[in-house]
Amino acid sequence: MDYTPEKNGYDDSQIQVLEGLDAVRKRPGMYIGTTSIKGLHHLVYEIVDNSIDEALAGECDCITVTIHEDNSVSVQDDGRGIPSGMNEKLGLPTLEVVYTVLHAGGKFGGEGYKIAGGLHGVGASVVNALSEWVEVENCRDGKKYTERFERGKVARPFKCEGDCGDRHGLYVRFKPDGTIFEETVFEYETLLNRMREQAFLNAGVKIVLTDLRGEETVEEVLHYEGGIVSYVDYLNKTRHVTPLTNDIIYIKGEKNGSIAEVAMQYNDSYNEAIISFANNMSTIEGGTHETGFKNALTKVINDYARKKGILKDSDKNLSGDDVREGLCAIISVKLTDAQFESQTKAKLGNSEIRVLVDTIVSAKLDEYLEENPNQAKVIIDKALAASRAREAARKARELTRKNVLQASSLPGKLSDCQERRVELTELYLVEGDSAGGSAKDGRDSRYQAILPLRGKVLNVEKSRQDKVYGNESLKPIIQALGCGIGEDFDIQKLRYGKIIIMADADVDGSHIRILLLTFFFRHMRKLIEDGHIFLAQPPLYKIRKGKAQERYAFSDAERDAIIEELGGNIEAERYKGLGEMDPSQLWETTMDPERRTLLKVEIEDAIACDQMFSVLMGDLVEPRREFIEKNAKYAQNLDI
Ligand code: 28F
Repeated sequence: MDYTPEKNGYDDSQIQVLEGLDAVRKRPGMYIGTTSIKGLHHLVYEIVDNSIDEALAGECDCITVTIHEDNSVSVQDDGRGIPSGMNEKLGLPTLEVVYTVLHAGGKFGGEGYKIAGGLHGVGASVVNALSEWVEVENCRDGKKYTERFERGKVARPFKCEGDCGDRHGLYVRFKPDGTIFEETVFEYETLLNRMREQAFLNAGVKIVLTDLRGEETVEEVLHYEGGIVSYVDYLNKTRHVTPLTNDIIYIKGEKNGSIAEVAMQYNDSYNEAIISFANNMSTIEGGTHETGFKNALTKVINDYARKKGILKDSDKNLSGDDVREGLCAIISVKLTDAQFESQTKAKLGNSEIRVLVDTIVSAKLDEYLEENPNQAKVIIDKALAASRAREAARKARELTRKNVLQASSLPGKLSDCQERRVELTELYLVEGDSAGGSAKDGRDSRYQAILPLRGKVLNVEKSRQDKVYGNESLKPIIQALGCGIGEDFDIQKLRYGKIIIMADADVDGSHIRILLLTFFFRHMRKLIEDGHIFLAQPPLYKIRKGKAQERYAFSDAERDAIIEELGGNIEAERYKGLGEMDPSQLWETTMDPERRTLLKVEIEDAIACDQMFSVLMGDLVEPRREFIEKNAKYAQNLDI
């Protein structure tokens, strides 16, 4: 029987297939969130999630992800392979159904598959619709079956190629469609971070990531028998913090088919790093699993402190912030009917999960403290110190707030704008006085304000809030913005609609950007969440052809393209820094709303910065140069 609809005429199921994938190609954003580089990477996550599901079913040990020279990606697993029979209802091979019918495959209603991964299991068919081509090789019961698709349509029919010995599992190679994705060059670092995360979240699964595009093949094996316990260990190591307890607490529980896992360890930093997941997807906005964990943690620590007489009856309770200071914790839940809130689907809503996590953490954490009194003492002392420091910060804030927020209302270095309507105004935070001078002269003073930044911004990772208010480099920013920080933060008092960080495109500029974003992330997070924070993108090169033509390039690639376009005898001058641009150049390349390119900072970028920053915090005096260079893309264009 020939499977192509053409031969057998289109029946309603084939028509449904074609319409389904057309819908995906018309509105890809509905299925993968965005067609930016994030959406491109999402295609890989979707396919890998199918292999992970096979691993969760205990049927697959190794997943190989390869980036090929043509920027196609292949994913291979050693699972059971897709059933090789026909799907009765549709009269198509099961493999074809999985790759051409929306929400097909075992994830929806199918037996055996419990967990929808990716963007809630939109599955392989979406990847197929958004790829120029997809090649599938399915080894099942000793036979190898293949099929090829192009933009979702069957290009080479399903076929049995013969024996495949004792090989089993699925191999999928796909080339994302360049007419849909703005960016089709995969980022190794981004895929590496995600594969590492998936290996942590699925203990024992081995993921091999290979990049064939460079001179040398790059390969990493991600394999953690310790699962999220290894994840906590990794985070503490890469954040250069020292653990306070010698073991990582691991808690696991199940109820009605849902699984909850927690791994936690305190360290000597002042920040909390609680990262939560539902069905292997990061829930940046938290949800019921985090709430359950936080409630249980605060209750258990306070009960224990009172039980042991460390907290007297007259003492007030330790706050949630106090008990979480210096805590690194991973919360991972797996459930069949995950409900997500908020349009970004990054917040878990299932209330039964709050109960499950609260119950198991309350029981197991109390047991741990009782059985490990020395570790318990270290943890409680840390929370007590935090509570006292917070009290001191509150007093200091009362004191400094008066003089910071009331007394000298605006900082001397601020060149304010005339406009008062926030939605029209912009504040440029400019690195260095000379660039500040050019920006002040080059700007449109009706709605653009300039605040030159002096020296290095404070390392907020290492100090508590009271120091932030008093800090010479941050105080002017707090005063200029007018909306306070931390508990005092009030978005209604914000004085500018856009806050634009303008720093050089070199390592020091990257450093200033990381420091400022970490400051905003830690103390004025809502500015990022509400989309007020931007990065200015000054040109890297000025390209001149004779006297007549003068062009600007914002990247090496753009420089080469312009040189190509203009032909010979041109000179490309690399800008050392903003300071060497005269006001009109600065205006036309970086400040004129008609011509500039601003980059809006998303919350994930700030988290990446925060994570990267904490690697720096060990030795801020001489920033870890190779680290910044390696992650310069984060620091420069913050494209995660
Ligand atoms: C490279 C990406 O997609 N691996 C997959 C399987 C295994 C089964 C399956 C997949 C069940 C009935 C839909 C096999 N045997 N890697 C992958 N491995 N799909 S996708 O089943 C598909 C569903 O129709 C599988 C028994 N149960 C499930």
